[in-house]
Amino acid sequence: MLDLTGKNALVTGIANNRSIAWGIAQQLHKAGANIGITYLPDEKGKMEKKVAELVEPLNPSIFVPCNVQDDDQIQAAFDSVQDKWGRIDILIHCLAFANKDDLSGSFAETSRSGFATALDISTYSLVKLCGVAKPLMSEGGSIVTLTYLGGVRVIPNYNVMGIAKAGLEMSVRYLASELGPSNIRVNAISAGPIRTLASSAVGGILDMIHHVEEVAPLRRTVTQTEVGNTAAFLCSDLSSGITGQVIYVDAGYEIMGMG
Ligand code: NAD
Ligand code: 0WE
Repeated sequence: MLDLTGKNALVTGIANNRSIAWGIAQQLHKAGANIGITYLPDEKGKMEKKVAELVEPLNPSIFVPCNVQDDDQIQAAFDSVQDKWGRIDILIHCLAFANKDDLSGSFAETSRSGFATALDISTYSLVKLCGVAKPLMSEGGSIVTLTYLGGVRVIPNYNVMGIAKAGLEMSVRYLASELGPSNIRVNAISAGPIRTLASSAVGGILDMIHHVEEVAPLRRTVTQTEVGNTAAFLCSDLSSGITGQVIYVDAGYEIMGMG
C-alpha cells in the first residue's frame, strides 16, 4: 500500500487551487505525510494569505516564504525545517518562470538576462534546494521535480523554458547519481499540458490542450490529481528502486510520432 505516514514532505510551488503543486500536496497528505509549504512572497502579503487559506485543510506544520532566487530565504526555509522536523523525507520542486516576452517570438533573440532568469528560477533552484536538503535527509529521501516535453522536443513558443527543462532533466540525473549513496532518490515527472496560472498566461495553450485531446492515446489531458498520485508513488517505498528517471504523466502523448 502507498503509505507516507510519518514522512515529512516540503512542497514548493503552490500559487492557487489549480497549481500542480496543490494536486501533489493533497495526495501526499492523503497518503499520511506531514506537510510543509513554501510560497513565493509578494510585497503586500497577498500570496501568503491566499495560499495559507488554501492549504489550511492540510494542517501544514511549516508555512514559510521562499523565493528561490534568494539564498537567504532558502536557508531560512530549511532552518525552520530543521527546527520543526529535524529531518526531511520528501521535497517537491514544482516551480518555473521565464519572462513572458521570452515565451513567444524569436528564441534566437532571447536576452542574456531573460535566459539567466529562466535558468536561475527553473533549473538552478533544483540544484540549490537539493544541496540544502541533503544534510536534512538523514534517513534517505525522495525529491521530485516537474518537467515538460518542451525540454526534449521543440514545442512552439516554449523557447527558453525548453532549455531550462533540458537542463533540469540532466540535473536530475547528476543529482540522482550524487545523492544515491545517501539513499536519496531524485526523479522528474513530465506532465502533459494542464490549465494552471502559469500555462494560462501562455497564448495558444487551449489549442494545445485540444490537440492533446485528439492525439494522445487516452484522448484526454491529465489532471493535477493524476500528477499528484504519481508524485506520491515516487515519494513512497513502492518506487524504492527508481531514481534519475523522467516519468511521463501525459495520457501517452509522448510516444506518438505524428503529434
Ligand atoms: P503555477 O503557476 O501554479 O506554479 C508555478 C509556481 O512557481 C507558482 O507557485 C509560483 O509562485 C512559483 N514561482 C515562480 N517564481 C518563483 C520563485 N522565484 N521562487 C519561488 N517560487 C516561484 O503553474 P504550474 O503549471 O502548476 O507549474 C508548476 C510546475 O509544473 C512548473 O515547473 C511547470 O514548468 C511544470 N509543468 C507545468 C505544466 C502545465 O501545463 N501546467 C506541464 C508540465 C510541467
Ligand atoms: O512550464 C510551463 C509553464 C512555464 C511558464 C509560464 C509562464 C507564463 C507567465 C514559465 N514562466 C511564465 N512566465 C509568465 O510570465 N508549462 C509546461 C506550461 C506551458 O507553457 C508553455 C506551453 C506550456 C504547455 C509556453 C509555450 C508553449 C506551451
